[in-house]
Amino acid sequence: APIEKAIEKAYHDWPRADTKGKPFQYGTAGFRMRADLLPSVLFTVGILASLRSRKLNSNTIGVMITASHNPAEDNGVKLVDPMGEMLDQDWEYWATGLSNQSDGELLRNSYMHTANKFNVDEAKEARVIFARDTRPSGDILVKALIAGLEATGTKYIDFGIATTPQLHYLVRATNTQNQAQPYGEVSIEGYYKKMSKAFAQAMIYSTPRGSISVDCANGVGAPKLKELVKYLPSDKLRINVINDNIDDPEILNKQCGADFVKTSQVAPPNLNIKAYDRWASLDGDADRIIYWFQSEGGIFRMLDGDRIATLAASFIGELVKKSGLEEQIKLAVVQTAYANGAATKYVERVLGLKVDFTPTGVKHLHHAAARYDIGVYFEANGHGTVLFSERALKQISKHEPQSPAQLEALDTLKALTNLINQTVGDALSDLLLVEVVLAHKEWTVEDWLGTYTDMPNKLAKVYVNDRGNFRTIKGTAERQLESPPGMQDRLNDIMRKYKEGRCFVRASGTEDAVRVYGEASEVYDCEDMVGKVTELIA
Ligand code: NG1
Ligand code: ZN
Repeated sequence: APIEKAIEKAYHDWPRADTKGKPFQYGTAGFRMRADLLPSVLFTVGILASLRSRKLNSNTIGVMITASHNPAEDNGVKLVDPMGEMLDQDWEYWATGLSNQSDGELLRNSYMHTANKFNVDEAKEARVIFARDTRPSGDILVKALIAGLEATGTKYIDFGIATTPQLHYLVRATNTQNQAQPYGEVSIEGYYKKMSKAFAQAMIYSTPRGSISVDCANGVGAPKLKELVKYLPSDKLRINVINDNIDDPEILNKQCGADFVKTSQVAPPNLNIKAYDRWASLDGDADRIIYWFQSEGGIFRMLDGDRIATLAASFIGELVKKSGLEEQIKLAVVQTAYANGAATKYVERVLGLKVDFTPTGVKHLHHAAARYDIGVYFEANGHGTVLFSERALKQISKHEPQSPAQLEALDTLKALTNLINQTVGDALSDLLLVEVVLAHKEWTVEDWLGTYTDMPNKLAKVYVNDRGNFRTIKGTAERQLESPPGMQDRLNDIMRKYKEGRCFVRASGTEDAVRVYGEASEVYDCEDMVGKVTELIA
């Protein structure tokens, strides 16, 4: 039992931090908190990754060290499964268990317990790859992770600084190298090569739309987008990389980036913004993107995840039709209850596509989207992608075009299957996707915004004694409360008073608060309704 012994011994170098009785928990966003509390967690994540790899016949597991849009002093860690998906939900419990052991012997027992539970064969090789964002705390966290990997005799590769979606790409590429169709070359360069080739192909039959400015939140998206630009055809798109200072850790995500613009609904300060110029903001690990622009008089207009989903669905739907594949390939859009009602209506009535709803959280959306031939999913906050099923990919590759027009559409569709990151929402891939669609439709940002008018809406946060009291009914995509008892009836009474009023309440999965979302056809009604509901639950 050399592994158990090595774990117990290494624990002394990476003892559990004192969190004042608060347990660590692998949640929606993995482990995420103040960076100084995290080293022991990274050590145990290394141990868990080794178990997961051995359990999955030595497939390579990914570890990404990032706290995304959180402030600079935070950090976090997430595990990536072999095809580039998020860690299997059943394993979150075991990741949590390992992270909370407060001495070497307990950790050793927890390790053995987990290994037994999953019948892990220690004789098998364990393989892990990892990367981190630009946060300075990444250095020490990498050391802690490596200690866990070495104690368990795991083979590992450090990919240095990368975006979260790049690490997901690398995991899938690694595990498909021996297959007929590897996902791509196992290198960050391979990621740029695949994406830029697909982008050039997707742009062949289109009219370039000039330049876009990208606010990179002073995070990892900045150096990585600059790299990507070197591979892109410069006559097709010019990209200005803005907020690219990664040397001053304090300004990461500060008054800039996707989360800032989405939450505060204003442009980042101190930028040189011309009316109607196209802008986009990435978050701190480049898995989210929000488009925006300013109209005359500096009025801020946002094109969020709902808008990207509708744009992508409309274009891909058209391509499927124009290729002559309409009968064979069905498209659906997956949303959460936070999607604006106008976006849902637009997809159903104007695009004529099915809309499916899931609870909040990318893993739910991703799983639902994977059930369709082509599944488009985005959270309103700008995280999302488009999934092509094996079946759809086969149909697309074997289809014989019947006319030059069908050939064009089919070529563009094929290019999109390579341009769009199939593992996870990817801001760089989504950026190029949007640019392709705008170029094909010959649309300005105003044309795009003009496709439908958002319902007035409001998102409020309420601090309650125990958010655990707020539970939603399964199958309602969190739109209906089952507890506290009687609360849903009272909500219904309030909603009924407003024209097209819709309101729902759920406990946040990432913050100690309850969220209230409401929409109504008038701004005043919406404010009033959300105010009344907030009073009711506070
Ligand atoms: P919670 O805190 O569970 O509402 C938030 C976002 C989600 C998702 C996760 C993970 C809203 C309303 N909720 O979840 O969309 O992105 O964080 O980052 O924006
Ligand atoms: Zn992110």
